Amino acid sequence: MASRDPATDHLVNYKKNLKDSPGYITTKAGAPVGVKTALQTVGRTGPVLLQDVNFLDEMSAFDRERIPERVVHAKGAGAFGYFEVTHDITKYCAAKVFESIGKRTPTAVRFSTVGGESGSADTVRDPRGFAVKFYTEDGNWDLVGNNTPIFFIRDATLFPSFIHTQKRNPATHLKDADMFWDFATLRPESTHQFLYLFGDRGIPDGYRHMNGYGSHTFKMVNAQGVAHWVKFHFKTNQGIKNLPTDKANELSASDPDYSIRDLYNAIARGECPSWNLHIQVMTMAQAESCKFNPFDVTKVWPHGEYPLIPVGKMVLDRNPKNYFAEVEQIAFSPANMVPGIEPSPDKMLQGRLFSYSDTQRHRLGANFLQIPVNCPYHVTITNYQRDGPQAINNQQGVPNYFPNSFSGPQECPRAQRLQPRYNVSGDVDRYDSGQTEDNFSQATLLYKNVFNDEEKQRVVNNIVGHLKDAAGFIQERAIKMFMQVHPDLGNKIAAGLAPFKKYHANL
Ligand code: HDE
Repeated sequence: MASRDPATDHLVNYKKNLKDSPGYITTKAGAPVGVKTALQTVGRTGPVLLQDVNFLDEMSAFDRERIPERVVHAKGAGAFGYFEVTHDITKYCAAKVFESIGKRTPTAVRFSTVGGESGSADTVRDPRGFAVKFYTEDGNWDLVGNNTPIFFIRDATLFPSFIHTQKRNPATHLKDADMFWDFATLRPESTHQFLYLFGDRGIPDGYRHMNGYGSHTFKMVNAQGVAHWVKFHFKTNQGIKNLPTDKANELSASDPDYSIRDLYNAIARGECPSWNLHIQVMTMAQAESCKFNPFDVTKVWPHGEYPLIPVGKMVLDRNPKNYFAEVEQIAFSPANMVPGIEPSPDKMLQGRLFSYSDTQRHRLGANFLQIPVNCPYHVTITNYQRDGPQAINNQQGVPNYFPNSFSGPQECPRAQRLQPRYNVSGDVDRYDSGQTEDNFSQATLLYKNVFNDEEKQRVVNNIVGHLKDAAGFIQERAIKMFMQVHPDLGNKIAAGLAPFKKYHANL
């Protein structure tokens, strides 16, 4: 018989490795179950008794098995490991996770696709989520990034609309090329990320062969209270590998769980994937005089001016023992920061600070941080919050109000020092950046200077392959948009679309 991979052999290995007897089946309340294969009935042909509490116990659990899937990033794979500091960055950051060379912090990671449902195929053209949880001595720090250094939009209020265009048409329940390209071409700040998405890196070969990026600008504060702006980059040590479009399409049918399987098997075989963490640093003064807005997530910081500084290495060496408990229920949030790491004024990051814990309270319940995989297990939680559904750690008899005279937990001076005062001013307004910011120059550099001729052609083919299904007037607007990146790109897309022009939909 052909040898099988560790994922396929999970049950065989489970049985082989079992040391104790399997034990008896129990109800949720712990009572042993005598007969598992038959209802309790009056006579051989029924009816069923309401007193069949074993059945009620089983069926009521089954009826509640599904929780809401993530509204984005619904399909994913998780793994666990550690982060080790290899280079000293304490001159930038006083966070405990970076305290000393050689220091290890346990991590949990979830990789994901973005637009599809939890049963969708892994090998679609889509960004990949790259979310990392560091269980630090100062609580959990989450770096909830993607495999792309940039994003499609720069204002959080557009996010629900943007996501709707990637999901299903509310009438037809089908993906809709008009929705997708209509929005994309009305919001030209998305051009840079669309070039990336329709390029080779738009379909990574599994989750091990891609980089991860914090994407936003963050603030680091050192022990003296001095702040710098930073970006985070995880560089894969497996090498970048992408899937050609036709191979990816084929895998969508033959192995829709390709990326989950690949990650699980690699770790089970001991081929533990790793990434080196780097930062880019910008001083406050550099940010003041920067040619572009350093808090605009549709832009990269040029590496020539802001070189990568090595920080450490992340290794994934443990598969989840139970997918639902440890991966479906894991909850990441950019708002999970620790002393020494703060947000920047990036409007997308600011919007995200609200959204994640909000959706998690809906998806997992009010006390989702008490689920073991989300617990900041290096810290004892001491605060003035109590009760709520499934309150497991309810802090016993500790005072539940502050200030108090009865030795309740106190404010932390170190956390205070690491949040130095800063100044902001400006006129309150709603500033729509769609037409007022530079939307094209970095997309032009990517197309002209980074893509070689074959890559350029593949970007054209991939865009045409998708845009061909949009209405004619939207195709025209897209051609104009890509013209602004480079006439060569606009012309090639126009030529590619010629056979598919659909002028019937001129509004
Ligand atoms: Fe997310 N995003 N996002 N996102 N995101 C979620 O949180 C959101 C954005 C990212 O494996 C949700 O718990 C808003 C950028 C990852 O569990 C939700 C905005 C980047 C994951 C949410 C963004 C990301 C999510 C859905 C714009 C890369 C999966 C379920 C302001 C830097 C995490 C959840 C996991 C998940 C909101 C934009 C990455 C709804 C409002 C930019 C990797 O809260």
